[in-house]
Amino acid sequence: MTSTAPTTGGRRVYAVGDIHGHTDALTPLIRALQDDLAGDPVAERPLLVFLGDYFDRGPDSRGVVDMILELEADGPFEVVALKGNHEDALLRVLTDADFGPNWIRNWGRATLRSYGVEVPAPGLEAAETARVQADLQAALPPRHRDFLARCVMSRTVGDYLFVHAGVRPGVALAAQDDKDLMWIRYDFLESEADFGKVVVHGHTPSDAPELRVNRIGIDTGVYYSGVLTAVRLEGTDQRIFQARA
Ligand SMILES: [Mn+2]
Repeated sequence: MTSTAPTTGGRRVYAVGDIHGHTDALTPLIRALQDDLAGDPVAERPLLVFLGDYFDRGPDSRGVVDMILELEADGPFEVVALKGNHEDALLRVLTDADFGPNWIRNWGRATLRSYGVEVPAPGLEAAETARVQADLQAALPPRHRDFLARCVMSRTVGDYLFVHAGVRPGVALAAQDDKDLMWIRYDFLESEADFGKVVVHGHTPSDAPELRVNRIGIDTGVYYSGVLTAVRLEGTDQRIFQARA
């Protein structure tokens, strides 16, 4: 980071915070971004970065992935989908029986329902983990499995680094651990260090977007607030977009 304002170097980037199964908020937010682009076009195709956590909590994880895949296939944006801790967890659930019961109990019920997988009754999560794994394996469309495998850890544009959760202060960006990029909270959030890039992230909800010198946090907790947030970055300009579920 220099003493001058951070810049994308000219490219326009739209970054979208944690969606958690909320197509009801993602639909109007994407429409707002498309309207913005139509009313204020750019020569180079803008990037649309999804900051991760597409699954769990909200009602329509399956629909969120389908929307991102549609935007990838057809539309005015170059789409980048980052990997969040909920994608990390879902990949583990598919293969690690020890991890299954906690995921089903805490995060996964809505995701199972959205894929038509029967949810175990409370208390039966451990007993039914193998059945849930098999059903979920069978219910996940190949294009969704492929999507999970393709999610990336980070993307850099100019002075900005896009990641799901944050970075470990004091560790060079090139040496960061994937686990920190997907899961870190307070060590990152409370740091006033210069990370080398301005970190654009989701993962830890706040009432309002946080536009700081060293980081931009745009997870506004759509699954309880109803508000989904995006930031538009272009040159040194930073602009917030929000939509309600
Ligand atoms: Mn997260």
